[in-house]
Amino acid sequence: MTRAVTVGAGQLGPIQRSDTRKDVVERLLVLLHRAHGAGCDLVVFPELALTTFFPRWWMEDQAETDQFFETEMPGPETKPLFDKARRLGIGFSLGYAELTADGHHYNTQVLVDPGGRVVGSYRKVHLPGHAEHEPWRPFQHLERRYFEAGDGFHVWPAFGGTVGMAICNDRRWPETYRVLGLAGAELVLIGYNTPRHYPPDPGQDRLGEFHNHLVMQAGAYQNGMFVVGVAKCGVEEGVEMIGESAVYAPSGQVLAMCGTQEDELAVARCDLDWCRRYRETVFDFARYRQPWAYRAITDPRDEE
Ligand code: CDT
Repeated sequence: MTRAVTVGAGQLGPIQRSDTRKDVVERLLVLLHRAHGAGCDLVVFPELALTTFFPRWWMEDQAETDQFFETEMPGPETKPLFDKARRLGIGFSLGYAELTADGHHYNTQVLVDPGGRVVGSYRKVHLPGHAEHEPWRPFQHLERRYFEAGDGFHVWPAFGGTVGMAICNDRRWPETYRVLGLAGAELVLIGYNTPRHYPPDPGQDRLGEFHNHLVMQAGAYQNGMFVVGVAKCGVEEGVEMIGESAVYAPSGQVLAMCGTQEDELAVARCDLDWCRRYRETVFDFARYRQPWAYRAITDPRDEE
């Protein structure tokens, strides 16, 4: 019997600061309906999918920053998404800024099953950018100011397989996929907001989409897993972000990809048993991995 999951990459075009949560949730509902019509079991939405990418601004007033955060999931504005998903019998994964009851701030992604229940939630580990105001930049990338790092990578039994999550910059690090792979992940869901312009080295700007596919194709292949990468893209508050949301197979092949920088759905049928063809052969971890030779990876950093 095959274990097939039909997955939709629910890409979002830009969200401006003036767009309300209600405006955004209506767009997510349209994508959810489209995904249901396309036979999806699961639709994956981007990182920080409910607001504009606010770490591009230096803010000193904590109350102003906290307006971009959710204190509950679902909350009053996101509940319609959970209700509609349950009625349609479709699961989803959604990135948002999380403010906990005891005052911690995380860049979080939640996984919801077709019954509208939260399966699990993941807090971003690799926080890119900087923590101080850097006025020389045309826009800021202040994730290191606004978020704390999560507690590591996790997997959950869901959708007939083993599912993991990662967020944006996590996708550039091979350790992300390997830790998830060692935990048995067969399907890894990743939302992203990636500005085209990289102020510390503008020479990388023309390679944005190339690097995006490079890391997720390699992660999928080297760990024998499906990877779903989903963008919020287009010109948001004057800053262009890359698109090309895609579904990658354990072979590293691209199974489906978005072609616009707008709200769009790319759909692929993922037969999770395909993972075994890599994990029981060339990437049989138990047989071929040589952890003794990798110790430098887990040794503390010099500054620690
Ligand atoms: N959101 C996020 O993690 N974006 C980064 C931008 C480059 S680092 C400043 C990324 O890795 O795509």
